[in-house]
Amino acid sequence: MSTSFLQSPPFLTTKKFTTSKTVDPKHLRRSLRPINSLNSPKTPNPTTSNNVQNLLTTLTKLLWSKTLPPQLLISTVRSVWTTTWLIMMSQLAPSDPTGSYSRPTSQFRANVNQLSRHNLTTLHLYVGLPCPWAHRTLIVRALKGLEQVIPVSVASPGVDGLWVFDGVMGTDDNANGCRTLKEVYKLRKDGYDGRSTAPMLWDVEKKEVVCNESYDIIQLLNSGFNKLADNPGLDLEPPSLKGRIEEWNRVIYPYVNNGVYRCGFAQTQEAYDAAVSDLFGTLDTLDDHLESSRYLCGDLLTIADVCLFTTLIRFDLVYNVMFKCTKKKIVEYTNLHAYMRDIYQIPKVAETCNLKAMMDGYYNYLFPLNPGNIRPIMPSGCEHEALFRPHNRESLSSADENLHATIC
Ligand SMILES: N[C@@H](CCC(=O)N[C@@H](CS)C(=O)NCC(=O)O)C(=O)O
Repeated sequence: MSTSFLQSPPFLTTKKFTTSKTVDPKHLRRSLRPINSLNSPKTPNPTTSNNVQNLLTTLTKLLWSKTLPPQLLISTVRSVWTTTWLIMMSQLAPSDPTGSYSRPTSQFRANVNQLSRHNLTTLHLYVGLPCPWAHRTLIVRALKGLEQVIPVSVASPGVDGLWVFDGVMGTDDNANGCRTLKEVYKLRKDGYDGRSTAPMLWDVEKKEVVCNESYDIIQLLNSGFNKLADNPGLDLEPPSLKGRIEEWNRVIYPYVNNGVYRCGFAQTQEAYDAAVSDLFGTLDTLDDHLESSRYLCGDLLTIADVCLFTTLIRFDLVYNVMFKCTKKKIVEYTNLHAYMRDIYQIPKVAETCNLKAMMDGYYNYLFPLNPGNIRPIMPSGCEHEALFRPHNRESLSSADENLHATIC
């Protein structure tokens, strides 16, 4: 068999395969509408994978040794793959006309005043462990001491892109006994056919979605359950800091939390370049700020820190590689990395971080970005033990004692 294609790869140049059958990516982006999933097929089982392998080997041998020249094979596969990839991306990760990822808005919003319509003792939280948005809610629930008040069901990413309750990375559906999160959404009085995202706060009594926007949910957990919480005194959004929290969110949400997705789901080079520049510009600013400030808003941990933390903890494990956030790793930022360790070491936070589930969730299930399903090794410095190395940030604040005293 000729190995020339390995030695000199002319087909890897920028020359495009263009026939009348090639689909125009811009057209694809405009014409395809999003469907409801960011997660994708499960790791194929070994038998299927062997069969596919055998089929591919036979096909390749047949084509290679007969008439089809390697260049044509590669260009054909490349064209088919690019088209298929754009179709998948257009549906899984909707983008604007420039190819930049635009996250669909959450359908069920809520604020603390609306909680009065619900019986607080019959609410249930649905989460998925890989998900950074769901992770926010688990952290605030733990810090406020609401574990006994708000039970949780943990969904796993499923083969068909839906959140499922199969016990692989989570639990059964303890509130409704459903097989998928989509089924839970559908139980509501008026039904539902939109994106069935996690996290989701559910009213068991009324069979209704209370909220599926993580930021709203952490605000509710922070201040709406104080009568029932073990730590009612901990306020992660004190009135005096609200303005500063919002200022940070205006930067951190688009450029960091959603910014890593804008890098990973970019469908043009320009969209990626813009996203990556926004992301690392913001990380540089944050690193400078955290040199002299214990937390984002000063001495006290706030919900702004919780939101930043759940992206930082996944950064070197996943986003750096899979979402092409490659300029730097968090471990290379002295202050950001120590800040991340500082939060990780707050009692109860580490228990909410399932590092393996984070890696499996992205590498094994986010199929369009990792079709081979190979899960990279955990980068050194990301392990639980490394995250417990001293952060030496106590001296930056005087409130440490208070924070730790109230979280028990
Ligand atoms: N804005 C939402 C985003 C939640 C979200 O996108 N969750 C993803 C998992 S990381 C999801 O459930 N995706 C499933 C889908 O889109 O169908 C929030 O912050 O709560």
